[in-house]
Amino acid sequence: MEKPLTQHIPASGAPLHLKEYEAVGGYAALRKVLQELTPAEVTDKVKDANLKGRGGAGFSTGMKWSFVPAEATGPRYLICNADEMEPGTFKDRWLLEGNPHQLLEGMIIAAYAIQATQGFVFMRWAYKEAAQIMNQAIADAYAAGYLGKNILGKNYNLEMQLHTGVGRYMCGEETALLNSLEGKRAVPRAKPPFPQVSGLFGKPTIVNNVETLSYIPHIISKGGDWFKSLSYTADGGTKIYGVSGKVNKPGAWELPMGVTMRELLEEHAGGMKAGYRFRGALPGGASTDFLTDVHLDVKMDFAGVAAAGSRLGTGTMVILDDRTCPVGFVHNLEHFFAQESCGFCTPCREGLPWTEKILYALEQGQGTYADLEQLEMHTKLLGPGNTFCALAPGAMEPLQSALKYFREDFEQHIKEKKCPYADHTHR
Ligand code: L3W
Repeated sequence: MEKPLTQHIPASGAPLHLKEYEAVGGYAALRKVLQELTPAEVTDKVKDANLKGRGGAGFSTGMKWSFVPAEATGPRYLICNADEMEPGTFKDRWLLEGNPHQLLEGMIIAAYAIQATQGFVFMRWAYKEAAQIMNQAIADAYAAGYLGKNILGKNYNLEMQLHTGVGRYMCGEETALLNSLEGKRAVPRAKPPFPQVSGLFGKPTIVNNVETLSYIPHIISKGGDWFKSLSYTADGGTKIYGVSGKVNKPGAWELPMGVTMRELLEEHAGGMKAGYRFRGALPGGASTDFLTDVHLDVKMDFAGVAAAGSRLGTGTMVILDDRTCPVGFVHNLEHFFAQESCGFCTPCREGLPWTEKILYALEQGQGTYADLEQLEMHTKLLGPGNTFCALAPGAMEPLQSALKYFREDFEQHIKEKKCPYADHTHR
């Protein structure tokens, strides 16, 4: 099958500059939108494409845009969530560094659809190179008349600004991001009201992920049916998948939505490195449940991964091999989540460091069977419905599934009073 690529990323990895982007059809979709389509027609096209948010949650993008109240007065905002901090996830960085204008074009179209007059790219602090590339792209887009007053001679104005956060995972959650952008502490807000109604400075705001917005110009140019046809399954389009761990070719690739875990691992990531066996994978970053070798034929779309007991999340698999201690692996993740808790709600603030401490003791061979019961209890107390946002429930996903699939490893640490793996230090 011919590769159904939508994303224009130079093989060199060097950013596609404005002239190069225009040469492959860049900004033609924006021209079409401003000349031919009303804001509502743009939203309808995105709805027709069945584009689901690629930040991890999979919410319908067109539907999200349609929630902005038509009668709202005053400013509206469009924000690109480029705060990519999900462990094992590097797909947005690839897009930011490879094709900043594709993202900007998607943002300008999205902003037009909701009639926003100000856009922000909220970027992870550590993405220094991406920030430099994006600032240059914004300046070039202003100079070419794609941003600013009367864009392409039409009666539409949009200002655009890059904002770099201070490097907190919490800012990936859209309402914590909004607080941060307002100069407040990055804690989540209660939802509802959703940002579409009351977001930045209390005004209607759409927050979309980098990958989500990067599809928009292609959907406008070629249509929703074309986008849907690229997929192997009912979830439309393509997806940027990634694989990391002890594989021959870790990386990120744009592929039809619904490729199997096996195809990703064996064909694209080149299989496991010599001397390592596949034991399991987190399908979409650290805040997803482990799947194991019985799941290798699972189709990697939102429904397929959910049916197998996990979540597609960011679609970037983190592989667990047979020479790495699963207890140490999970301890490392819980160390990250405990560090990144914003501290706003008690179960998350207190429960995550406690979870980390128990896992550390277990990994050191100082754990007991009562600790396993305690961990099981934590997976429920920190689970959905008991915390203010999705951070702690997400953190419980790798733990609960590790206790299910790798329980004998936990018990072996208790029985032998030591870690049975040579490679057991993960911090
Ligand atoms: C209107 C409703 N809008 C939902 C909108 C909402 C948001 C989007 C998703 O977390 C997940 C999390 C991480 N009326 C609505 C509605 N919306 N219901 O839809 O909302 P939600 O609440 O399902 O998810 P979330 O809290 O935004 C996102 C997971 O993604 N994740 C994390 C990825 C991290 C990054 C990163 O590094 N930046 O991407 C990975 O799996 O665990 O479950 O816009 O407004 N009734």
